[in-house]
Amino acid sequence: MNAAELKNKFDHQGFVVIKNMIEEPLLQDAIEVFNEVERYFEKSSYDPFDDFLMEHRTDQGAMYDLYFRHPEYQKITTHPNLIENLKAIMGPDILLYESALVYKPKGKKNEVPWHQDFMNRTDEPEKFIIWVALDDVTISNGALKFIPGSHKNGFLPWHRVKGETHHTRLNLDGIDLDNFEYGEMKKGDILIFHHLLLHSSDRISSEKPRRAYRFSVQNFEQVFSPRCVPVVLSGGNPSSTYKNATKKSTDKPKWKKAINKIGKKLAAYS
Ligand SMILES: O=C(O)CCC(=O)C(=O)O
Ligand SMILES: [Fe+2]
Repeated sequence: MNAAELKNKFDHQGFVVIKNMIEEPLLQDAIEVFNEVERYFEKSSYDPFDDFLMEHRTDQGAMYDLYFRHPEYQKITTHPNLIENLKAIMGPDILLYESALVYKPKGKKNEVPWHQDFMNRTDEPEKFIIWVALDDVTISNGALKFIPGSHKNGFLPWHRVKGETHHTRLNLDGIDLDNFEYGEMKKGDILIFHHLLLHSSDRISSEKPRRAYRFSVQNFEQVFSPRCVPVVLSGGNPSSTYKNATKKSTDKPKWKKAINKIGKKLAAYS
């Protein structure tokens, strides 16, 4: 599939699967890190990164911010072929938004209800999610289910259910959920999907693990990351991107910026 075909397919369906993207040694390293993290947090709750990063939730099948914690995951995130494919879909300027590893912890309520990613962040630019299969993913161990084309309906209404793992819930009344597809994948395949694509997964009691590394990206329309700092994965040429780049409300107040500017000028002259 060439770049134009890829983009066409993505725009039409809201997702594409690209086979055989991540090489076996990179997958193995990623799995080893997963095992180490799981072993460590079984015995300890001390996390030296907790001032900066999200706490892992092994009870909920989520390890967060792996890009910032583990170079093994940086290698996957910046995989040149992967970035080339992303560029074909979203253009040359790509910011990392967040990264996590999602899996199905055994013996838990591990189903994921129908949702759109970031469905309550309606004031933010669109995101693209890259979902990397670290294991073979089948219906029986927890393949994603999604509804092709559903990203075209925009943000859908949602409500909150207190005390639930997945507390932000889509209002399902009137939504046609019959025409879903399962995303079965081989390890090393990647799925790229639009954040507004409706997706879910079933409750699973399989012995076979289903681990997926997912990270999300956006363009420079808004230079912002919910954690740490925005990381540029591609592009970022000031003359073509900065004039279109707005900032989110984490912006310092104008007076603070003015003082900073004056301070810098004074420092330059001294
Ligand atoms: O882990 C799952 O089955 C669901 C994951 C999901 O919704 C996502 O990665 O956006
Ligand atoms: Fe999701």
